[in-house]
Amino acid sequence: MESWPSPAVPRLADLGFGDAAPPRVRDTSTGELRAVEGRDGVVRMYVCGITPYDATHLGHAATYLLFDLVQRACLDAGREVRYVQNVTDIDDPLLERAVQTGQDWRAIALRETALFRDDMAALRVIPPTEYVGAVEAIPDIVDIVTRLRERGAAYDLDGDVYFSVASAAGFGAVGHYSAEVMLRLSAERGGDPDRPGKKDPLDCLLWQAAKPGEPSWDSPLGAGRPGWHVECAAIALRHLGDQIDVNGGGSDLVFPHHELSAAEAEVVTGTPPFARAYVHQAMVGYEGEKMSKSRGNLVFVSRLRAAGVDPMVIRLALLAHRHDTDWEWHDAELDVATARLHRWRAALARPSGAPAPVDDLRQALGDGIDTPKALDVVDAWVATEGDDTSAPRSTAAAVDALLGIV
Ligand code: 5CA
Ligand code: ZN
Repeated sequence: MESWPSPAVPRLADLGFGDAAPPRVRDTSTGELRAVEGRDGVVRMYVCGITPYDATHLGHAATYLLFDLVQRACLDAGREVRYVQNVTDIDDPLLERAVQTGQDWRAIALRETALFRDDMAALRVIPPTEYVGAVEAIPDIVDIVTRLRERGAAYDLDGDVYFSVASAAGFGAVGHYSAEVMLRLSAERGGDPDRPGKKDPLDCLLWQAAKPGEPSWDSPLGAGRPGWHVECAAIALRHLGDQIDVNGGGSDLVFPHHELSAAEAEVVTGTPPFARAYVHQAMVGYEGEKMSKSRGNLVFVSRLRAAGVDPMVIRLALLAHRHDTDWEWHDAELDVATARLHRWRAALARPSGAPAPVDDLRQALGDGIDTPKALDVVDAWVATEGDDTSAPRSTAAAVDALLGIV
């Protein structure tokens, strides 16, 4: 799939600051900070993309911004970043929306994906190296399901194909949830724990047999469509290889999605762990609940933009929150971010300033992508006068390179 245009990203090393240390990110599977070193100078990152049945809200934007910052910190450390993101352009929510609105599911997916691209470009989010739709990945998905079958990790149930969690030694290692919590989350998040005939209630669909009135694809598995978790396992393995550095998404994906896609990938490759770090954006709420398409309590990026809000204000407002703690959006945050952006822009246009706070910025971001701390660092620089004539230019480059704010 086509992605979106990349913003220019200055290299601080070219301005005489050298390379930063690789950033440390919070790994959900251990709770610890882990350095993103990559291999042979390359960091491999897979982030779960949108299901395009509605527009991008601020929760989505917070998620893609987090991984944009991870990518910027890795680039600043002199690494190449191979970044893959999917689009779940065939799944139940899309088909349900198509029935509700009388529109073709493909038309909905195309329209909402185009809007997402525009939002990401406006927010200066670095695009993925590969942007891959589930539909275009069907041959890869069929291949992975076939390999899981060959390894005895899949079984048939009335024409559908299921993944057997018992086949994966590492199952449970991403989220470390109790059996009871896994059952509850599975039921809430697209699973079918109560379906009779399954070997384990947590086993998940790999391939769903064609149903009347639903789209399907011919394959050696029979006509059907892919399950959700295997979509991300297949796309990541195909484009990034057997082991990746960062697997990311919102915290609502820890279980079952990341748990099961990792389990499936590990059974296929035989070389756990699938990802060296599982990194999550905590949930953004609004009016007392998680912001979600199904609840309808949404603040859309596109609507704010249409109302004339500077995308850099939206970006700065989102960066004011830690990624590892749930938080709630309040409309007044736009005013706070607007005032901050004006202060920053005025200070960056001064003829001189205090020495550029590049080390402090790098440290804040390298220490678990602590964006509120990074904003504090810039605020402190803005509030200080100085006679270093190169400082405004260097600080502007650092704010652009590391925070994506211009
Ligand atoms: N297509 C799947 C992933 S393979 C999916 O979850 N799509 S989504 O459109 O529902 O969400 C897109 C991304 O935004 C996911 O990473 C999800 O975890 C994240 N996300 C969704 N709602 C929120 C929220 N309220 N706060 C933060 N992140 C969110
Ligand atoms: Zn995914």
